[in-house]
Amino acid sequence: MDDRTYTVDAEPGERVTVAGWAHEIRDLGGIAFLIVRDQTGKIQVKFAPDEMDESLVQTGTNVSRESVVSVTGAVEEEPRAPTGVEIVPESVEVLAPADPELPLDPTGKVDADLSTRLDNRTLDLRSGESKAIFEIRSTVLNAVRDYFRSVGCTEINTPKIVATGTEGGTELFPLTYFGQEAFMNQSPQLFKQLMVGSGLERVFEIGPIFRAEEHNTPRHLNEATMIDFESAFIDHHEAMDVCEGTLRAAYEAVETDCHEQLETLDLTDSFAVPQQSFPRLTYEEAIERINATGELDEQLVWGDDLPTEAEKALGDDVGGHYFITDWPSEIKPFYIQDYDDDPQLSKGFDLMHPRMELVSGGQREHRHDELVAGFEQQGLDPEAFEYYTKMFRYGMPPHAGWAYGVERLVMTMLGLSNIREAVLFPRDRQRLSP
Ligand code: ATP
Ligand code: AMO
Repeated sequence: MDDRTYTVDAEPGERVTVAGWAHEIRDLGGIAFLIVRDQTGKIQVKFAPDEMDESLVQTGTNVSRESVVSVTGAVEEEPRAPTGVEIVPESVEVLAPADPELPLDPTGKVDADLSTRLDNRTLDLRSGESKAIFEIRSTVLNAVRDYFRSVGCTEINTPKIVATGTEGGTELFPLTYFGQEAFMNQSPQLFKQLMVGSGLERVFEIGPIFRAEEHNTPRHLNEATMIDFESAFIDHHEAMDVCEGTLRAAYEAVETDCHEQLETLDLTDSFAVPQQSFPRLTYEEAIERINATGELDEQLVWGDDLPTEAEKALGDDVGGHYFITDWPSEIKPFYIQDYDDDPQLSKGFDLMHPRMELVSGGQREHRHDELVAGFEQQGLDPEAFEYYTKMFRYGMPPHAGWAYGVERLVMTMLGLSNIREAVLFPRDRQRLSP
């Protein structure tokens, strides 16, 4: 495709062309250096005015920082060079000069605030920590896909423009669809369930979801990427096994393939693949444990949703990932199955990181009449969901599944303080471009 040599591959004794960005220019009077940076690293280019054509030295040393350059020359060993080699150039071409006034410093020597970085993602991702985060995110998604394939899943894509919402607690973004009311989809929930009743049986999707969350927090986005899993003929415990397996596969891939990135992020010593099986606490055990910490002003009672302080108190107490199972039916959506012998109790679960919720999932209600009754109990009109409920009349197997928010997975894995660090171009209440 391109015949340049990556800086990391430039070996002494070779004649190479490298191309990249003018990272730094150091003029020491008698000698000057241009550091060229590409995706793989950096290399020093030496300009010795006494020994070289003047116009070559002028081009190489007057280039503004962050201009795109292409340099051809001989690679020589040089112990004083940062990487132990340098290029003695025979030609230097400026492919795209950069404005000398940069909105942020890609070398990272001058700190920029998050907002400036998000406004200038291209520059922000030229080197350093931000780039490492997105390389790790890519490794995570790759590992998750491989894991799903290893457990027999088919990858699917479902519509993002839809007629109904599914996740009660969060608002929808409305839009007009040829004169008809429509919404941006909050979750592939109903579509992935329809697929387990098809010949596909076990599916996953990695795609965007849209939620008109009013609150502006470090862990909510208005557009996020979700990893959804759904399988026929499994129960919620087996779904939790797959959920745990996915997380471990993602951590293992990062541990194996992202040494450099972890080093850049200063995480080499602290990064660890979770080894133990995650504890599975029932909701009832969870609220008892939270109350016992004494961290909350008011004790929780059965039926309460867990406020952020409660999640935090329990997270500190458990000290690692854990599941909360058997939630009160009332605070779980209509598609989650309840226990037949205790309809107040549902087969829904959450996977928690000590800092926040990572996953929701559960055993689904696959029996048509029970499903429709559940709609009515939650004040929803079953007619609006006819396209979905209808298929439950034609042989819908027992099934279960769950969904991760990718950004939360990356955020908790790398200890990022703001979820926006894990999205290239975040959508929040203030941010619609870039
Ligand atoms: P040379 O004989 O290689 O040109 P020098 O010491 O005579 O070396 P100076 O112009 O005096 O060249 O060097 C200025 C500074 O640059 C010195 O601190 C020297 O150590 C450093 N330096 C020289 N060449 C290199 C190189 N190829 N890579 C990194 N640093 C260098
Ligand atoms: P839930 O609404 O809990 O479940 O979402 C699943 C996971 O997606 C992530 N997430 C978000 N991340 C960032 N910003 C947001 N606004 C946001 N909303 C959700 C979280 C959350 O745990 N259909 C069910 C899943 C299922 O049962 O299969 C659902 O959407 O990490």
